[in-house]
Amino acid sequence: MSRLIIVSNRVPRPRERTQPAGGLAIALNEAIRTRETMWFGWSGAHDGAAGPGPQVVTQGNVTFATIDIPATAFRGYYEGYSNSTLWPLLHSRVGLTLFRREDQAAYRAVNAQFADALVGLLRPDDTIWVHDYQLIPLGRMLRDRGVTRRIGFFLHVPFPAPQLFDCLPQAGELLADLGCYDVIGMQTQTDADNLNAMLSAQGVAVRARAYPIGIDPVAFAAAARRAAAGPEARRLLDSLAGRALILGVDRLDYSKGLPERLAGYERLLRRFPEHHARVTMLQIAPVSRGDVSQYRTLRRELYEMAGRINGEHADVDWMPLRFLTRTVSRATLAGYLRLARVGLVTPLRDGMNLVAKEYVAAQDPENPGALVLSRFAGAAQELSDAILINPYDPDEIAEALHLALTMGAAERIRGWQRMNAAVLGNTAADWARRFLGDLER
Ligand code: GDG
Repeated sequence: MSRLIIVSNRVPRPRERTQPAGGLAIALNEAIRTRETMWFGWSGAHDGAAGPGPQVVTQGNVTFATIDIPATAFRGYYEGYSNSTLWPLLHSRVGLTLFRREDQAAYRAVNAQFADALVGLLRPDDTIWVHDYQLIPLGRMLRDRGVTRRIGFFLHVPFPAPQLFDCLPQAGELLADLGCYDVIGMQTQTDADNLNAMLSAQGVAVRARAYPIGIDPVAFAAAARRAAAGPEARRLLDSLAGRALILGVDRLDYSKGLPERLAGYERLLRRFPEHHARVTMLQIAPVSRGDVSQYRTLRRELYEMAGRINGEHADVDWMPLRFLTRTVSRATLAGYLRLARVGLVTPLRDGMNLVAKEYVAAQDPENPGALVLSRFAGAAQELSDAILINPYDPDEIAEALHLALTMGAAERIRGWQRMNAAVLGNTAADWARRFLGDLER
C-alpha cells in the first residue's frame, strides 16, 4: 500500500498524537493507524525559530511534518481569508463575509508555502489527501510543482447555494483550483449538488461526491459509560438535584446558532412554566478564533444573554442556565452527554456536526435521552429520527424542548435505536475507507 499524506491546516499537537482529541484526528485515526502516513501542516508557531524547513518527527508509523508561518501572512491567511471570508460564506453568511484582496493574497502565499515545503517530502507513489477550506488551492500548487500522484480534497464545512458563492470575487479561481483534484468529497449530497452546479457552469470536469463523516461510536459509547460512573459526572449529577439536564456543546462560533438556542431556552421557560426549577441547561462553548472580531462580539452577546436569562428566571436555589467557555476533557464530555436528558444541537448551518452523533452514541440504551437537532446540520440527513427544528425560530426550539422533556421512555428508546443504528452504520473509519477507496481506485 502506498504512503498516505494527510494535509490539514493544523496537525495534532505532540500530546494529542497518542490520544487524538480533535474531530479530524479522531476521524482519521484508523486510516493512519493501519498504514504508513505522513501528516503535514502548520506547527502552531510563527517565529520560524526551527529554521525555514519542515520539522519532521516520526512516531510509530506516522510522521508529523510541520512548518512555521510568519505572523503577518498567517493573519491574512487564517484570521482573514479562511475565517473571515470563506468560513462565513461557506456557511451562507454573506453579511458577515469580509472581502479583502490582501487576505486573498496571503491565503495563496501560505498555500504556496505549504506546497513548497511539502513537495520536498513527497515520494513518487504517495497518495495525498488535503483537508478543508484553508487549503483549496493546494492541489493546483502541487500540480504546478510537478506532483502527478492522486490528490483528494475533503471539505468539512457546507457549500452554499451557487448564487451565494458567486458573491466571492475569486469564486472562479477557487473552482478552477478544485478542478485540479482527482476526488472532491463533501459532507452531504446537497453540498455536492451546490458545488457541482458551479463546477459545471465553470467548465470544470471533476465532480464532488458526498462522504458524510462519522465518529468512532463504539469507543465513544464505552468512554461515556465509564465516565458517567466517574467523579466529574457525579459532581454534575449531584449539583442537578434531580433536575433534567439539557446539554449543548459547541465551539463558540456564530454558525452554531448559540444566541438562537438561548432564546429558544428562554422561550421554554416563559411558555412552559411547568419546567421551572425542574430543568437545567448546561452550555459548554469553548472559545474559538478569539482573534477574529465577529467571535468576540458573539461572546459578549452570549454573556449578556446568559446573565439576563438567569437574572430574570433564576430562584435562590435554582439557576436555569450554566454557560461555560472553557473546554472539558473528551472523556468528561462523553459522561456529561450520557447524563443529559436532552441533547440540544441548533446550528444555523453545519457541515455535519459530530456532537449530534456523539450524543446518540453516549446514551444509555435502557433510558436514552432525546436529541433536538437543527435541520440545517449535515447530521440531520442521517439522524432524521431526532426532533428536527428550524433553529431560526425560538418557539420551535421551545416546543421541541418541551416535547423532549415530556417524551415517554418507549418513544425515546424507539427513536434512539434508529439513530444509533445510523451512527453505527457510518463510522469515521467507514468515511475514510470510502474516500480513500475512491481516491486510490
Ligand atoms: C467541523 C465542521 C464537521 C467541543 N467542545 C469540546 C470538545 N468538542 C468536540 C466535540 C466534537 C468536536 O469538538 C466538534 O465537532 P463538530 O462537528 O461538532 O464541529 P466543528 O468543530 O465546527 O467541525 C463540522 C466537522 O468539522 C468534522 O468534519 O462535522 O460540521 O464545522 O467532537 O465533541 N471536545 C472536548 N472539550 C470540549 O469542550 N474535549
